[in-house]
Order: sequence, then C-alpha cells, then structure tokens
Amino acid sequence: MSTLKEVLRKKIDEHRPRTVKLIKECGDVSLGEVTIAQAIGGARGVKCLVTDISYLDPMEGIRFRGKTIPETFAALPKVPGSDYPYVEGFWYMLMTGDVPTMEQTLEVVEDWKKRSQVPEYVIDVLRAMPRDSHPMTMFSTAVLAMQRDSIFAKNYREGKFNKMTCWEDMYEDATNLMAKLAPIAAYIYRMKYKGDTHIDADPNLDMGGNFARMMGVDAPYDDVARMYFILHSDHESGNVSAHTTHLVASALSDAYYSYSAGLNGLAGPLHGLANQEVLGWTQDFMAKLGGEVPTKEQLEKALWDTLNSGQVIPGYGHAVLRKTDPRYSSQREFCLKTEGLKDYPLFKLVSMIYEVAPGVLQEHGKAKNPWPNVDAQSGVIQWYYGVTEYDFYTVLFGVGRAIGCLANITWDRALGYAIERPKSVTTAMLEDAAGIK
Ligand code: NMX
Ligand code: MLT
Repeated sequence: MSTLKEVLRKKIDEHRPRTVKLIKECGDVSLGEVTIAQAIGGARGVKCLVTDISYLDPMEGIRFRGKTIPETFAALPKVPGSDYPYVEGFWYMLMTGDVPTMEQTLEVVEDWKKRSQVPEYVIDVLRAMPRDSHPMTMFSTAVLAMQRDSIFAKNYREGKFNKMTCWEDMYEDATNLMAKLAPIAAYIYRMKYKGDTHIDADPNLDMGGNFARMMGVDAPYDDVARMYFILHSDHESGNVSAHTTHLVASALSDAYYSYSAGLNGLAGPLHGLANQEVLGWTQDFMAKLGGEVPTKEQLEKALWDTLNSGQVIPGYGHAVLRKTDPRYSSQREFCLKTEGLKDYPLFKLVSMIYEVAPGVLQEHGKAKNPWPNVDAQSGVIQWYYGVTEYDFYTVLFGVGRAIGCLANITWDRALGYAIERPKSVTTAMLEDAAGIK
C-alpha cells in the first residue's frame, strides 16, 4: 500500500470519533437560522456543509488545509529547476492534511504515472463526438464514460459494500481518475485545435511537465500548469462544482458519476466558464478598438455598456469573497515577475480593468463584491503562452478542480456522510411564515 493511502487511513481512523461525537452528543447545537432570502437566494451563507480540506474567509480568501496560497507554494516540494511545486505533492496535502516529503511526493508521481493511460474506448468516445462540441462537454463525457471501470461500483454490485472500508474504493477511483484527467484534457485540446496531432507523455516528467508537453507548449508553461491546477483546486464546499460532486456522491454514486456532474456545473457562465467569458469580453473590446489598449474612459464606457445591457462583468464579484481573490493576486504576481508578460498589452488591459471595474461596480450598486475573482486573470496567461482557444479554459479549471472535489468525496465516504436531502417548502408556506397572507 502507498504511503499516501497508509497515512490517509491513519488520519481517517483518528478523525472518525470526532464526527461521531459531534452527531451523537452535540447534534442539536444550532449553526444559525435560515431566512426567506436565503431559501430563495441560493442558500447564500447557510452553514450546512462540512469539509476540512479548505476554508474560504470572505476577507482573506482561501486556505488549503490551513495554509494560504503563498504558504502552500512555499511548503510543498518543488519540481527541480521549477518555481512551483508538484501537483502530486499538493494532492497528498489535500488528502491527508500533511505536507509530504520529497520522497512521499515522488511516490505519488510514480503512482499517477502507472494509472495515467487513457483507455482506448475513451478516445473512441471523444472521436465520435462532433468536433464542434464544447470541450467541457467532451471532458465531462470522457469522465462519465470511464464509469465502467469504477472499482467502487463493481464492488457494490458484487455485494462487497462495507461502510467502514468503502472509502478505499473511492480513493482508488479518485486516484485513477485524477491521473487521467490531464492527458484527456491535452488530447481534447490537440484533437480540436491542433490538427488532431498528439504528443506522448514522457515517463521522466511530473504531471505538470507532462501536461505542458502533451499540450505542445514550451516551458515555463509547465510551471503555469502547476500553478493553475493548484490555484483552482478547491474553494471550500459550497461552490457549484464541489457541491454538485458532493451531492451526487452522497447517493453512493462513484467518483466518475460524481465528478462528471461537478464538471457540468463548472461549465456554467456564472461559475468556471467565466474565465472563457473574460477573454471573450476583453478580446471583443480590443478588436473594436483596432487592437489598441484603450484609455480608462473608453474602458469605463465599455463596462457601463455591459452592465446597461443587463450582463454581468465576467471575472468580477463573488458569492463569499469580499475582497480581491488571492488566486487573482497570485496569478497577477506571476505576470508581474515574468519578462514579456508584464508588458503584454492584454495584461495591461486586464490590469486597467482592475483599476476601473471595482469603481464602476460600486457605483452600479448591485454586486456585493466589486473585486476580481480568479477568472479575471487566468485567461491572459494562457493567451500569452499561445493557448488562445478560450473555449478550452474551463477544461483547465476542471483538471485543477478535480484535486479538491475528489479529495472531498474520498473523505465524505470515509466519514459516512449521509445522502444529501434538504427540505423544500412552497411559496405559500413562505408567505405564511412571513405573515403576508
Ligand atoms: N457584474 C454585474 N453584476 C453583478 C456582478 C458582476 N460581476 N456580480 C454580481 N452582480 C449582481 C448580481 O447579478 C445580482 O444582481 P440581481 O440582484 O439583479 O440578481 C447582484 O449583483 C447581487 O449579486 P451578489 O450577491 O453580489 O452575487 P452572487 O453571490 O449572487 O453571485 C457571482 C456571485 C460570482 C455569480 C456574481 O458575482 C457574478 O455573476 N459574477 C460574474 C461572473 C463570474 O465572474 N463568475 C465566476 C465566479 C468565480 N468562479 O470561478 O466560479
Ligand atoms: C470557485 O472557485 O469555486 C469560485 O470562486 C466560486 C465559489 O467559490 O463560489
């Protein structure tokens, strides 16, 4: 058994009594009431999910297993010659809560390599889809197709379900899936946009390095990939992709069913598709100006035009955050320290939007958070390194988001979380409760 799985088993055994005690002895303790606005308005702020993998503070932003983004990057073992850590080491950290040693990290690197071969039938499924299908549709379909290989589903079918040990099957499925996602994403990219020519993985490279290679993009795109996947991994449990994955898994659906569903949520324009929308918006705007970087006045007018036509400013606002997303800041720092990128016209425009949009949104007076989120900054980096097909950007998000979602559903199984089933009420009941009928 791998060190990661061994450590995870120990952590699960230690954790279980805490959950059992909370339910048995403190189950009646209230975490707050639910208002009508929350019931109608997307359950905003209702505390009814539990995760220890990440926590989102509205002012500070995300912490992965208690660590801020800079602390995470500083703590994890780095790929030799690279500024960013192994994604595989980050997986170890999200799963167990421990920072792995280099040796433990390299064990995961080897484990993922062994599991990374994409089945031929998945390639067949992808190739059978119309080439103009959205890459997120292809990505989600590929994940769903692999459900036939689920170890959890097979053992369940054969009557081998055991509440105490079933997390192990989830862990195996999650790891098998995780190891294949980057190669599948790169395959979709090259099939759709690069004349259907493909590049084999190099057994000497880590996940980030191989992703860059299979995409056909030179260094430092390997570091961009590592940074991107880690930054997009998890954002506590209430966001649409994580919540959907958890919800579907709560019916004892396996990792493939669950994460395919999570990806379908990620594909929505208010969630992960916003990174594609940002680039579309920015590019259209620059095209109208003949490719020139606009003045602040021109930009302000374009932002108002967008708002006045009833659209949202993509990449701005957030359901929980009330300040600039540290994932935005982290990518901005990457741009500022990268020669060429820091003077790149598109980056200048993105920076100008950062100066102008919060004021416009504040004056508009609707968005509770006028500051940028992760999606406002990610596309420009991809564009700079030649990945200009912005339909593909949410797939990149989806590769990263899997790290958090799959770690979460492994723990869901381990802690025996119940099938999710909140209660609904009718509009008349709300009116009764409000005394307006
Ligand atoms: N531009 C214009 N209006 C906005 C924006 C924005 N960027 N953000 C929020 N609003 C509006 C929102 O549509 C709502 O209007 P109405 O009352 O007419 O329904 C009002 O402000 C209040 O919304 P909030 O409570 O501030 O935001 P909410 O929690 O409902 O939604 C988002 C959060 C992220 C969905 C929202 O801010 C948004 O649509 N942003 C643009 C899309 C985006 O960047 N999504 C990516 C989020 C990050 N991710 O990767 O998933
Ligand atoms: C995310 O990363 O999931 C987004 O920022 C949306 C969210 O947290 O609600």
